[in-house]
Amino acid sequence: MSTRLTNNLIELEPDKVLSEVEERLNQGEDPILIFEECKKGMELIGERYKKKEYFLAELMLSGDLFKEVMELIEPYLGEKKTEGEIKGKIILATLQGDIHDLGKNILASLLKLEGFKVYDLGVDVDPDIIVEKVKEIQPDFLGFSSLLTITFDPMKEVIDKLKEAGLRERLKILVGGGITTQLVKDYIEADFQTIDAVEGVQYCLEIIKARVEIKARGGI
Ligand code: B12
Repeated sequence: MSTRLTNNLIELEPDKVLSEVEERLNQGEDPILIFEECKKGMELIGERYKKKEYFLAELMLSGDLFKEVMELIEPYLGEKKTEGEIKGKIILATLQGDIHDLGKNILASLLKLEGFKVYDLGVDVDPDIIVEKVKEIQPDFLGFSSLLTITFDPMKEVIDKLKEAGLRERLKILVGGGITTQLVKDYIEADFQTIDAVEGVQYCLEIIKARVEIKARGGI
């Protein structure tokens, strides 16, 4: 997928990017499709950084621009569900050493739209804080957002500590973020991995649905 919007984002042309996003949203286009084109642009900016064609300054500019795009897109994503309809609780965090948060914030917005109560612990979070929060909140899900390889071990540490504390079993653990793969999921022993926030939300909805069905049949 390479579109004018993707290319303008890669070339860091804020005026062109924002005016096209606004125009297409006004015309009623699916905001998720517009988002996907921008996400592709961010991946390609990452490629340029890797090849040393772009530097930290460009990463920072792209981060700011993407944030502005999301501010335009968010109001078009849908109506938030009301408090009474909470489907489940989820803790989100980006681990120690990693301050990337754009993807995590998108996931948080989509989860809220679907009626989940989201406890976003933010970025650069210490593993022990996450374990404490799981004890306190007793969520249905724990989601790690990971954009740096240095977070793999801290994520594993959280899961190991949750096992030791007897908190792992009922909890479903998701891991996402551009650099994650099934291998990362297996390494840290999470339950689900994706690089697509919509898939993450779908997974949470399916788990909740299955639990409701089991309960209705008289299970635990
Ligand atoms: C923008 C950006 C930045 C911005 C971040 C701004 C911000 N507020 O987040 C800034 C400038 C701060 C930055 C800094 C750095 N960055 Co940077 N950055 C990027 C870039 C270009 C885009 C990331 C992004 O936001 N993408 C858009 C979002 C929407 O995509 P996403 O995060 O993947 O999220 C989607 C899904 O994955 C999913 N998702 C995300 N989280 C979760 C969680 C769950 C549970 C689920 C279900 C789903 C889910 O939902 C989203 C929507 O679908 C990437 C390139 C790339 N390929 O990703 C490099 C990249 C991540 N950065 C990189 C590096 C090296 C750095 C720096 C170390 C550079 C430096 N020399 O200082 C620093 C590190 C700072 C730190 N300590 O964290 C490397 C990481 C390499 C590695 N393997 O570890 C990358 C891959 C670039 C590269 N190719 O080398 N960066």
